[in-house]
Amino acid sequence: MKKAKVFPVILACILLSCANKGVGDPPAGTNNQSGTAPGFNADSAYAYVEKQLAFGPRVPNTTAHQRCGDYLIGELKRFAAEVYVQEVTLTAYNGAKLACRNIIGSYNPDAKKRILLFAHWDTRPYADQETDPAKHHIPIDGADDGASGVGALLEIARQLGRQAPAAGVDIIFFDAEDYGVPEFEKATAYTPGSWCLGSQFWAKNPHTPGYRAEYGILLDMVGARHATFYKEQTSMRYAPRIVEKVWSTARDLGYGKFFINAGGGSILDDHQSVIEGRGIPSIDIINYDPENAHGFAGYWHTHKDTIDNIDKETLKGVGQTVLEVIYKEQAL
Ligand code: AHN
Ligand code: ZN
Repeated sequence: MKKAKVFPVILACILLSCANKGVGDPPAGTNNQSGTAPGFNADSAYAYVEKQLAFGPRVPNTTAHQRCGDYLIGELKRFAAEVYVQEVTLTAYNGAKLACRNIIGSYNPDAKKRILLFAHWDTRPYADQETDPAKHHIPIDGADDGASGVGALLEIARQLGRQAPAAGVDIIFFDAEDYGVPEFEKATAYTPGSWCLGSQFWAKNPHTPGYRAEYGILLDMVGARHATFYKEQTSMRYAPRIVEKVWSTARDLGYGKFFINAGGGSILDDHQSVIEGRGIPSIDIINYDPENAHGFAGYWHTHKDTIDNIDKETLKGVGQTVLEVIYKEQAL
């Protein structure tokens, strides 16, 4: 009699402890769901970063750039997006003619309410933040600066293709963001317009006539270990409610250690083209380091911007937050 009473109690304890541990949950950093959106798979996003790096630095006018662009187009098609490719020759600060492509994937193209997500896919041809001048002309891997934002957006595209949200979503991979005047030529050639060439072109020549979205979110350097995303000033000036929406969603999902509740610097980036050129309120999620004079982390525009610096936990924090923001939106 004694044994028969004790056994169910023990069994119940075992079952309860299993339930608390979440047996059957996917491993941390992969597919766990806590909000309304599908799970963002950080292993998948990481693999998309690795894949881009395998082409080599994606510097315009190189084979690596050409091949990676083809790959991105193929992936967006595979994830059921309607794909537009803008081919254009853009002129760099030094007069170089760059064969560029802005690559656009649309989901639910007829939906009136649209959200625009974007990242740059090109790699900087210089490592001008290196102290050794001999390294300045060797292009960087751009694991974080470029590949991370695209990797996160490819995983978001994969999820959008599996389960459609109520709002329409457009994903743009902008080219030639990172061809800005290098530090070693700044004295002679500095011009802010040398950055963000692809987005400047798109802003004047959108992929559909009169293109409009309710708001835009730029993912730039979103994969580094211990990244910190401060509320960037241009974002706060033109899209304060979007900043609040994204930062509060991140906090609610438990990613407050990445999304810092404090203001950061003012950063010239692709969101500025989208704001100024198309009047779409947009924000920049960008790894910012207030301790550094240039505002970015120590690996920025150096040969330390490699895959070793990429952390799935950071990709997950950003990717899951953005997915949650998208799936919470109601249709118009
Ligand atoms: C400038 O350095 C002017 N803007 C930073 C934008 C950037 C470069 N993002 C990645 N690389
Ligand atoms: Zn850069």
